[in-house]
Amino acid sequence: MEKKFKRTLVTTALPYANGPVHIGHLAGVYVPADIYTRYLRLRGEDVKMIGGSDEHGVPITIKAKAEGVTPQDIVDRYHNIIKDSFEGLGISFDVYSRTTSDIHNETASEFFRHLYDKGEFVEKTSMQLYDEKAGQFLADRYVTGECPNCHAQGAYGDQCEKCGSSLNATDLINPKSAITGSTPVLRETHHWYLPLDKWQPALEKWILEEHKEWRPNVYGQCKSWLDLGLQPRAVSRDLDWGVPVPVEGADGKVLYVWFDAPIGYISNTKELLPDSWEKYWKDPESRIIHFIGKDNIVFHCIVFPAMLMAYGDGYQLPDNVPSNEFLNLEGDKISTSRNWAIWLHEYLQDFPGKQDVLRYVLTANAPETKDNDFTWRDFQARNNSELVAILGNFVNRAIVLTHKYFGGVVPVRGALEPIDSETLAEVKTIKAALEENLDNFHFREALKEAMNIARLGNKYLQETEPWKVAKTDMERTATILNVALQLCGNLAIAFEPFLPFMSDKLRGMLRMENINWDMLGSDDLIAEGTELGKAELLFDKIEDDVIQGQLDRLERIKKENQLKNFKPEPVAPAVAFEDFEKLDMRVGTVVECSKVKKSKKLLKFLIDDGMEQRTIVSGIAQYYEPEQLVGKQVVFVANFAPRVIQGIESQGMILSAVNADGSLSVVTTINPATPGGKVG
Ligand code: B3M
Ligand code: ZN
Repeated sequence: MEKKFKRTLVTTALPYANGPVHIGHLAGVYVPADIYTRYLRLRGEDVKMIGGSDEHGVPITIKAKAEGVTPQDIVDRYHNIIKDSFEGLGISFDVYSRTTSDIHNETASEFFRHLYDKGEFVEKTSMQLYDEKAGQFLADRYVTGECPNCHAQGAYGDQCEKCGSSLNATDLINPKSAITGSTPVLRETHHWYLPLDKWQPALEKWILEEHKEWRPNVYGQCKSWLDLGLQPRAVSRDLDWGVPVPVEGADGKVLYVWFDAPIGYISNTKELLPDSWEKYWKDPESRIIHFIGKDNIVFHCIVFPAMLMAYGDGYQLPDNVPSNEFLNLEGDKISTSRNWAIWLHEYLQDFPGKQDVLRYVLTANAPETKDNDFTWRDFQARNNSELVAILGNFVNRAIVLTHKYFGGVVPVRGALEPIDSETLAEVKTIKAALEENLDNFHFREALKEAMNIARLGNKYLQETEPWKVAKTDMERTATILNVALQLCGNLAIAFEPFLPFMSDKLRGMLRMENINWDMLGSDDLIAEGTELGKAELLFDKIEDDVIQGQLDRLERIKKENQLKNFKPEPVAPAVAFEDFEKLDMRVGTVVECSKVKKSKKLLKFLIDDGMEQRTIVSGIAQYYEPEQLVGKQVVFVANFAPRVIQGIESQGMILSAVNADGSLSVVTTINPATPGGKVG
């Protein structure tokens, strides 16, 4: 990387403290940011990684209301869960703070006041949505409705998650209050607006001309915003949770959460570096990189930069805003409210010591250019056939063989044969590719390159076969294992940004005290005569039952959600009793029941209907074992014309109820009924 900058500030989107973090957050923001930061640290660069919980805004107050606790209770609970789980995964923040801190309150307040004093705001009275039942104005996530752009239902008052467009609550079609469900009325209120239109030319020049290198998704979203023409945006809200608007006569008004949250990056830097924070923000030789998810692009590329330009005083704009697309889970959108997620704190409990497996899978499958899917089967396959079979296997063989033939002491390297020098030279080529990818935020590709060193190692051992050579030539065996151990040393460096726990463990075995990026590519990392630690497995196999347990959990959640969201179909139009009477429904007793061959769905019944016995075929095989049904009473329609189903003549239809998840429950009687009796 050509060194243009003296220092780097890596910021990570501040997660709302209204729930724990999940794999979507990790894949989108924290894992890539951590890889990048660790990489720069290894290069010896001056880099700081900043994070914190976003503790203001409607997501917090909605959650508090739903639980009947205070917003402070909510943020205290989740801030701690989030902070601890990040630490557990090895996300190496230099500071992880929160926006309810004093320093943030002061910083955000001062920021607003400064813009206010400079006359950067427009104060406007306007009509806003108001929930008369709740006695409160509705903005942001307090109101949902149809998106005016893509017409998706359930768009929020500040943003449509479907098309990503940023909205004003009053733009929504058919708005409904998220508090009471009622239709809001319009009521007058006044707010402060940041005239984004004023900054349009400067933003156009900065983004469209000077940052063509940004990821296409980021550049494209900015461009379509700018093409639409920027509008003034309200930066205050009528709420009682947030940073109070620091001007006279603003009782009951707080800063809009998207005004205060990005200032959190500044407050957190201040908290970390009370005396030197300014150089990270204001020195043109510093650069700021915002890692975010795609739903945050406009706030980081348009709104916050406009705030910084309005503030002046030397604030730099971000140099890049690597933003990822979304990660889905087993084919479905991840959702906090539907509990459709893998929560980090639960993963850490369920998979102790397997932090790197998650880091690996989320990077290998990172939604860098398009939405991607996390599946437990893929997780298992990547662990078993990549981490265990390629990386772990190579390292294990090199170290175990060194113990076997040389008592664990790094053997002397003799003259190199072409295969040795070619293999060692290949690491240098991989290093260049790794750097190229890391410098450009292509973490998936970078990970593949790191893995190529392990593939190279396996190929090397496969071709040199030290276990065979050892029978005749110990000197050559020594050279081969020495080379293999140098590859292991290189793996410990190349993987440090991605899999820091593995790297640590490997360095322990190899007795590598200090590492840095410049050492990568060296063929002299592990000195001859070094006594290695004992060989420990870096990864172990994940068995089917563990994966099945996770899949079962998701299946349960899916069922719960179906039940929660079940809305019975509307009742059909009224019919006359005579019409009902046309259907002859009877009770019968199941005499025999068996599966229909070659069909997953069908059961064949023999029913005692009080007259003779009749055969009925019914599509309920997924829900019952045939034996369960023998002797039970069922209700059936007796006067349908017979139908041949799979070669069997079915003489009627057994009644079942349709459940929320689409499954069927057979209708039966409570006390014994007489077979053949009419139902009516
Ligand atoms: N809390 C939104 C989110 O979690 C928001 C990010 C703030 S970054 C300054 O999507
Ligand atoms: Zn939309």
